[in-house]
Amino acid sequence: HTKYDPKEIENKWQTQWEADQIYHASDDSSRPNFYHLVMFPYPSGDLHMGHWYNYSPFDAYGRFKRMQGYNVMQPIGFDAFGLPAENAAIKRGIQARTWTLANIENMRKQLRAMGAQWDWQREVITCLPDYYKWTQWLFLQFYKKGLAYRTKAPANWCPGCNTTLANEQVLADGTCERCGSVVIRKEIDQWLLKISAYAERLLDFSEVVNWPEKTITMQRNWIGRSEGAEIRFSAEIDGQTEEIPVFTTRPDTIYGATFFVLAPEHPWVEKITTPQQQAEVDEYVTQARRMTEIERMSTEKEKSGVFTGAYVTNPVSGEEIPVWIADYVLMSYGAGAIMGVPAHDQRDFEFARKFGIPIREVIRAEGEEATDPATWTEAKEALGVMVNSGPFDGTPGEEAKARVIAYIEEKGIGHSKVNYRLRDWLISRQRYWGAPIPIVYCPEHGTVLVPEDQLPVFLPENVQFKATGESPLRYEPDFVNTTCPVCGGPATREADTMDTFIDSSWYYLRYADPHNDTAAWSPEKMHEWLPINQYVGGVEHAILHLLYSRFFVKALHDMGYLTFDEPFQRLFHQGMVLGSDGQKMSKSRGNVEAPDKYVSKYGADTVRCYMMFIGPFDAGGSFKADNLEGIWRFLNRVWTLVSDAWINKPNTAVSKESKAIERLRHKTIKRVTEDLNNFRFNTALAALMEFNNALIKQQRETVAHSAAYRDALSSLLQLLAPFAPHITEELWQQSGHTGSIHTTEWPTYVEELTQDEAFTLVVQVNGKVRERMEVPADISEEEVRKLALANERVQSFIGSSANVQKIIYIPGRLVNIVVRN
Ligand code: ANZ
Repeated sequence: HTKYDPKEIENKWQTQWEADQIYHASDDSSRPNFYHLVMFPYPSGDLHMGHWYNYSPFDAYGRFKRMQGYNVMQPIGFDAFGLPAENAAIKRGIQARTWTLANIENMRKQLRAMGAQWDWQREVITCLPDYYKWTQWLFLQFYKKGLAYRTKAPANWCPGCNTTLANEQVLADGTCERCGSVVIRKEIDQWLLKISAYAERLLDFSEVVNWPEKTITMQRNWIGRSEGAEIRFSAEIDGQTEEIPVFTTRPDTIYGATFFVLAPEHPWVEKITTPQQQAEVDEYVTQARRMTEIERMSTEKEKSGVFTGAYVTNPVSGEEIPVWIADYVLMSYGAGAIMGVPAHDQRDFEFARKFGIPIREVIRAEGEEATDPATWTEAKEALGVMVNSGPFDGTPGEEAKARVIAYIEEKGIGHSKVNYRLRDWLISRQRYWGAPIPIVYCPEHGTVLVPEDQLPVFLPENVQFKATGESPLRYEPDFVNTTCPVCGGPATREADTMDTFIDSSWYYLRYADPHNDTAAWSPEKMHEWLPINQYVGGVEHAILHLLYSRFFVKALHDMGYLTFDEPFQRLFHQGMVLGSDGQKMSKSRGNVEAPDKYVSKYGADTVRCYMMFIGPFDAGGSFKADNLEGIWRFLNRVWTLVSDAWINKPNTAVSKESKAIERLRHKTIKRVTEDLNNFRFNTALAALMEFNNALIKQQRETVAHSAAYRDALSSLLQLLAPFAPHITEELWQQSGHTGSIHTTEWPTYVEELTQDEAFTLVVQVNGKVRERMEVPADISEEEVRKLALANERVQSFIGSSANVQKIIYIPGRLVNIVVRN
């Protein structure tokens, strides 16, 4: 036989598959469609170990589905807008577009070398006008529905990058995730999408088929639904009584409110601060603005605040309480103001302790004695019975909340309220390399939408970058200066571009209709392919990307552009591939491995299989280069076995080995099928290795092969095909099959044949056949005796067990029980 030479055969088959377009999913196949999606890569220039770890099992699953009879669509594309291209442009003076497209070209080659069944005809590149034209169109639709708006809002501002940052781009220590500068807050005009309008809908996961419970919980926490009440306190301002609301989850504690806090940015701060307190308040406000929300919310941070000199009235107890400002109260949550209940809220407790504000117990555990709050070391946050609460005394737990809410509603001083932590989605980026927001500002007509027939608003390719990284778009006269679509007069373009999370919120829709130049997609193609049957991607996207995509689909559903409500039916998060030291691969640790080197040494099939063999797909594991050898030897043994068996040995109709081989074949098909169904690629491969070893053993012991043996070899190749697509294709052809192995039907098994071999045991009593039973082939004599004696029919012939004199067993055939008459 010839030597296994992956270099030669892999290239050969990749070229052949591409020429035959066998991985293109047709829109009108008679087979059921299966949309199999993996998160698309950012075109950084190189396909790294993580991509291989992610895509190898993903592809194996897609191939398995295809062999099971599905019309599998497995597209790939590039999430091609974003900062790195722009930074490359600034640093190296190369155009962002040139840099990006060159990287894509290289990554395409690497993706091809993997031998995955990518449907290249559906490739989507988000930075090209035929894609971002529709990103802009989508923005217009959101705007028309009131779901996109512009407002002056405090933003995280990185002075280093000269751009706004989303909360998630700010690290826990308040620095920019990219450049490490301390992030400040700044008020600027921003575009936002109103995802908050979908908070309640996004909490509903009833339409997904199978998502990790953990991811659902993370999204729920991010949305952060709180049930409580809005209660209006009142204050005298310029002789007028005005009302100011707070949001509380604990209306039952209202009698314990001993102070009131406004967020430093609250518009009332100006209105109520007394002249004596003005200077101190101003200074505190300035200081608070410098901090990020994350810093302000930190529980470690010592509480700070300033008295405004003013008082408000508690509408339930009638008590007057002092108004403070403090940075632990955020303007962007609830009402931007709180009632301070130090006895039952830890933050308020710390604040009151620091500033000598009274602490009054108003909730007590059932049956507990009164204690002096001055002796407490922390707030008592648990629900309990209302005390020191006038007419409400004695009301317990949830009932207490409900009673206070009923009371304030009746008096018209508040109402029950649900609050969400989820904020609107800030999509403005003061950056160049993104989709321009299709808006024009006219001195006459204000904010005007770019008409749909004038899309796309082209992103200029030749721009002058500032060293600071500030967006060059606003200094590009040809871009900025335009005419008003309404009056034709001079107008300016919006220079902000869109957050790249927008691009990735709909790319999976475009894959279904990638070349449509009259619409973002057609309803027919959506009907054909969506929602996605299986989505695979990193857990780092558990919140934002997945939440934004769900929001897009729900909003587009409501606009009538989609008929489904959830994009991803099943979701799977792969684990992380680590360095050989068990640590995350990183340049600083020096444990980064580049896959290309191993692909050229062993071939893609070995690297793919190794990736799947590292461990359970969702657990991740360490990449140990030495262990590639084991897989390499396995594939070589498959190679030798199949080529030897087919070429060198004659064929006989039947042989003794047939039955055992047939059973092992069915058993293996069952194991591999079940493992693949459950994303257990490592154990599926282990089953194939065992199968291969058993066939090699047979091969050595026999001179001629039965049809069963040949079937076993065929099944081995077919079962291995999703893992190692090239070697199996080559051996398939060499052994005389026609057509690609990847278009064959997945082998099926007969349940009965997966059971261990059995024989019919004849049971005699005094030499007369009384019963027959199916027993495992390897049953022991002791088990045979037990089984025979326990059988009811047999017992009826024996009478009492005391009658048994002797038991004679002829292995594999019969047992004779001799009884006294
Ligand atoms: C009085 C009170 C008494 C509270 C008590 C809690 C315990 P979640 O669950 O996160 O929704 N709060 C309201 N708005 C705030 C803001 N803008 N900044 C900071 N804190 C704010 O928390 C709601 C609780 O957080 C509210 O209920 C309020 O404090 C505080 F024994 O009101 B509570």
